[in-house]
Parts: sequence; structure tokens; C-alpha cells
Amino acid sequence: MKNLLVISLLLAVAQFAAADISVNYGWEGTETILGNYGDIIATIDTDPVHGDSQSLKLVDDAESGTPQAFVGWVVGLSDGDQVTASFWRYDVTPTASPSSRIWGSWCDDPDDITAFAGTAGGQSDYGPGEGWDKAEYTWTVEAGHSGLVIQARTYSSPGDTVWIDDMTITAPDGAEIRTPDYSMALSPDTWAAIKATF
Ligand SMILES: [Ca+2]
Repeated sequence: MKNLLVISLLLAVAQFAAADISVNYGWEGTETILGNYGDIIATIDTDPVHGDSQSLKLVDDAESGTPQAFVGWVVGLSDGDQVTASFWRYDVTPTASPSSRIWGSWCDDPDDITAFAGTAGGQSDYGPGEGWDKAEYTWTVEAGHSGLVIQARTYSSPGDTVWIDDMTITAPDGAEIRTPDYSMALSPDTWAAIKATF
């Protein structure tokens, strides 16, 4: 009986240690994206929306290639950590563009979201294209990477427009999840650098 109690306590502790943190973002403020790769126009829109009264509107503006809108950023990761992110995507063109996918890239500099350290892969399907559809992907951290940039990729020609709303990012406790309202200018690291200058 005593052993059973010890085992349940150990299980409880293990479960606590493996706790995850989770953040939701619904584009209800004025912030759009954390950055981008390739030309993409990001604005706040009010129709269509999935939740509340606003969504993110993405317009492909790249002459070639697939532009990426950086919608989330997780730092402080270690090998074996799992990060799951989802957002709702909107297009009404089944089996044709415009379309979007959730994708990731490694970024090992917590002060520079443009520090691309390789693709992390992402979702293979472009969705049904019949209105709102939940896009989701889980990444497992590998090869010593410490940060993951979560992207909305749009396909595939200039002018192609999609909408994104109600993003959820889940990461292990101890990691830091950054959403578009995260201010690089106010990050503790930046303040430390400013103070060190004077
Ligand atoms: Ca919303």
C-alpha cells in the first residue's frame, strides 16, 4: 500500500514536470505578424472572421516562390520537446489556389526571428477550401535547435488572398511562446543590451 502511494506520488510529480504551456491568439488587436520571408501583405480584417470580430488577412505579393508570414515564435526549446500549433484558415477555392498551410522553420537566435536555421517541415494538405478549416501540425525539436518560427504559407500567385484566425500554440513548460503582439523592442534581452550600452 505504501509502495502504491509512492508510485502515485511519483507519477503525479512526473506529470507536473511534463506540463505544457498554451497560448491563444485571435488577431483582435492591431498587430498582424512577427515578420515574413518573401513578399506578403498582412492586415487585420473584419470579414471573414472565425472568432470574435477580427482576423488576419494575408495577400501573396511574391513574384515567385512561397511567401511566409511568421505568426508565432517559440524560444527556449531543447531536443525532444514537442510544439503543436494550429490556426483556422479560410479560402473558398477547393483544389485550387488561393490556399494556405501551417509550416515551421528553426531559428536559434531568440533576438532575431530572421535567423533562419533550416526548415522544420509542416502540413502537407492545402485544406478543403470550403470556408474555415483547422490547420494543425506538431514538431519535435531535433539537432540542437532552440527556437521554432511558426508560419502561414500562402499559395501561390500574387494577389492570392487567405484569412487566418484563432491560433493556439502549445509548448513544454519553460519555453516562451511569442505571438504577434510580442514586442521585440520591450524584450528583456533587448533591455539588457540597451542598459549594457550606457
Ligand atoms: Ca479573431
